[in-house]
Amino acid sequence: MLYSALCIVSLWTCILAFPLPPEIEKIDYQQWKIAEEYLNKYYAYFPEPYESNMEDKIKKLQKFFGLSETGVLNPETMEIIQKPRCGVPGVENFQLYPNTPKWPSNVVTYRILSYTLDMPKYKVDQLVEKAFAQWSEVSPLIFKRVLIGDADIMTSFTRGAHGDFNPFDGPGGILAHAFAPGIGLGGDAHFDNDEQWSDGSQLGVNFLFTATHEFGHSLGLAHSSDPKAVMYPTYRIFNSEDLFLSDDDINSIQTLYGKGSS
Ligand code: SRS
Ligand code: CA
Ligand code: ZN
Ligand code: ZN
Repeated sequence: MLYSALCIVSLWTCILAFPLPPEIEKIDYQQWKIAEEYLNKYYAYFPEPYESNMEDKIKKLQKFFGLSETGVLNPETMEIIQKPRCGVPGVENFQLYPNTPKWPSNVVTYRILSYTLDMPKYKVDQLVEKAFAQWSEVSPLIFKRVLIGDADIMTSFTRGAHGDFNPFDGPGGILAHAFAPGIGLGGDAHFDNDEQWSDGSQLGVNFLFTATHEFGHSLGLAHSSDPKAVMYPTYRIFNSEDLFLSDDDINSIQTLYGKGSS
């Protein structure tokens, strides 16, 4: 009895001595779980050194959205996690990777290694070409398709673990990923074949939008905090006819490669 009383007293002393920051007290357990899932999944493919704890991931998210880097899940941070903010017009929202990797030549080659059963092959070929055209129209880049051998950007549909330590997660969640310019896997774009892919004429994940986003990564663009940007980190449903790069996307590719002639 005396022992239990002593335990309660010492526990109470600890709580009084180390109170939780007020902002943390306001975040309930359910919100914490939402944030944890968001940060673990959403930030898993940031091509920067692996962060093992939540605090670092929260700081990274706060830096990305221009908040003070407290590492604490405060209401401002929860607001971003639960409802992304609008981009600020006239302010650069895009990010480039550390060391700004880019292709040394304006002629970049690509090869389509495998396909999905969700669309005819010719449709995938057309949409890949169209996705590259988004970037070439606003930059000096020229994309050349090769049918054999190595290419700068090797494109494939694959599922689950596929040999690059970034296994896909089944339907939903991560739709695709791509590596920044470099040798080996550098530039390669992988699309999760557990998704239902669509050319926009039926239900499913819009391949043109996703490919344009992934090729942005393949060219050296990281994520933008402007929700209108193709390089915003989450997929949005849109009409294929309406796909166009935002000013922020155009600024980002031109920062890296220049304006081009057209
Ligand atoms: S990447 N190239 N930046 C991948 C990016 C992507 O797949 N983002 C996820 C996404 O938007 N998924 C849509 C379906 C799940 C929706 C539920 C909430 N949620 C490419 C894309 C911008 C074209 C991010 C994401 C959103 C997510 C997730 C990830 C739930 C895991 C779990 C690496
Ligand atoms: Ca998936
Ligand atoms: Zn992969
Ligand atoms: Zn992305």
